[in-house]
Amino acid sequence: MNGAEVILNILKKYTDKVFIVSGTDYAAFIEARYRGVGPEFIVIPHEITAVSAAMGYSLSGKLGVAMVHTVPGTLNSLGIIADAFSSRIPLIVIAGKSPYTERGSTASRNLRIHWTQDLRDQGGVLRQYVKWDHEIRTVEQIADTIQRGIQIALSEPPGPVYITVPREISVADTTLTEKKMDFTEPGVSTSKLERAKELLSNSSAPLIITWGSGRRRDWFDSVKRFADIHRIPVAGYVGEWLNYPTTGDMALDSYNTKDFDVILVFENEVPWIPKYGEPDAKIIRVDVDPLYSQIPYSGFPCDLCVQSGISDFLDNLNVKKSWDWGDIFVKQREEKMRKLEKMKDSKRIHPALLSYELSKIGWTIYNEYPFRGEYAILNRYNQYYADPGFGHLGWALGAGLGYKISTGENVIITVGDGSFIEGVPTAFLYTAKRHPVLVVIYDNKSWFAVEKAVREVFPSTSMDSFPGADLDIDGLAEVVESISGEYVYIESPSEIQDGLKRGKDAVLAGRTAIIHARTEKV
Ligand SMILES: Cc1ncc(C[n+]2csc(CCOP(=O)(O)OP(=O)(O)O)c2C)c(N)n1
Repeated sequence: MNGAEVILNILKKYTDKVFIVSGTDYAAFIEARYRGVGPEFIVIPHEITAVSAAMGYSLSGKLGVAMVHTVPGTLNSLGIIADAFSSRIPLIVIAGKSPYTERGSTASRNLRIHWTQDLRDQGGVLRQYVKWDHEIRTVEQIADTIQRGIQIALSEPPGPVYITVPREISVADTTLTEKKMDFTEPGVSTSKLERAKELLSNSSAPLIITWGSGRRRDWFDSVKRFADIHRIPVAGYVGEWLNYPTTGDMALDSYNTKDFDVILVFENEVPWIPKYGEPDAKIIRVDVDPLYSQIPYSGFPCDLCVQSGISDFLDNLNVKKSWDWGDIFVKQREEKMRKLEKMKDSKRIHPALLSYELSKIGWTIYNEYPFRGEYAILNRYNQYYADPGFGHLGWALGAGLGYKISTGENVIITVGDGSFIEGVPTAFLYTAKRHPVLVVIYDNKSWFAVEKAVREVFPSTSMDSFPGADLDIDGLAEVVESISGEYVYIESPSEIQDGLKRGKDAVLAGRTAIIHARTEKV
């Protein structure tokens, strides 16, 4: 067995697919795969989209693996790897390393790039964005390295690992030795639980602020149970994940942190923006890594800082109280329904109305930016994923595709006109031909986030155009139709339902559909 076969055989135990953008470094892998060794290779011909697909694979609960070409492939993947790192999404990223030798082996250097792509410290290119990296130096290290990489990637907090494989290693003879391993997770101490119980028992107005506690099913269930039994409002209920059902009794939209005396912060690196006001409450922070030491400057306080999984903490927290909030949740819901009704009469499509109508389809949603979760109907664990903390655009098209390939479930990918292009649509469409998904572009003809930043920094500006932030994707129809996808353009609220139906029917008939919605800039 050669080195490539050992690697593929180990990966096969953890996943059934690998997303690959290969190069001259992959000769032994391609030859082994040709003989049926290892997981299936899925080609997505750009690293942004391919590594995003691996991320979507991990988000579905399987292990996402991407294989990229030496340093160029690594550089193209870097932003998405950083997204996965900031969002605690496991990934195995394998990259070739230029052959070491100039002569003596069929794997020795034979192209100019084998010198020019060699780097003094290849892992250094992305070391700030991975949990661990290693270059395999001898054939004896292959099996241990791949298995240890998987162990590190999947242990809490999960994240990407990066393993480089020189061509000589991939062709050398070796054997597969299995490593016994378990995955690690921090746990809560009795004394921390007692302190949390005391703080909550003395509270007259507690609040949960989360962002990522829907990352795991056990956490999602624990938060729902705890919030519902004790009637504690949940802010950030649609954050990066769906953390609590949008139709749940305790889902809270707008609030002032000053109205609460105990705040439970669950898996949330930025629980509030200090310049807009800070709470006076006691802060209980529960997180598998509550200190976020990879963030250089961060001033958020915690009276009680608990390094633990959310279920471990909540399921052992013995609080006897529940709180009464009158009719604020009913009023909040009625107000949203009133606003949605009004949006139906406006000239252009409001993003909130489009989100509400889209969510009625009931499919899983991958959202890069425009979807308004607080107006949507989302109730299932893992029904929604949005905006990795790091904020490198371009992940949603690939990630939605990866989730679809992994689960076979129907997926809706919502993007802005800007994030659509950042996701490398041609690479996406290449693979989406065989794995149909529904894409909805909220086209506001702008990088509106950038425009808003200009207004924030210059509050009294009278600028009526924003050079460097204007965008125009007219002409998209031809691109979509060239891959025999369904293209639907809608621009008024009355066209939403028919447009969504056309898109949904096309996907159910096996064709990727792109709904291009001209939306209001709000
Ligand atoms: C790779 C990358 N490039 C640039 C940015 C900066 N950026 C953040 S939001 C944004 C605009 C996105 O445009 P669009 O998807 O149309 O959403 P909109 O802001 O219009 O709501 C840009 C360019 C980024 N986050 N990532």
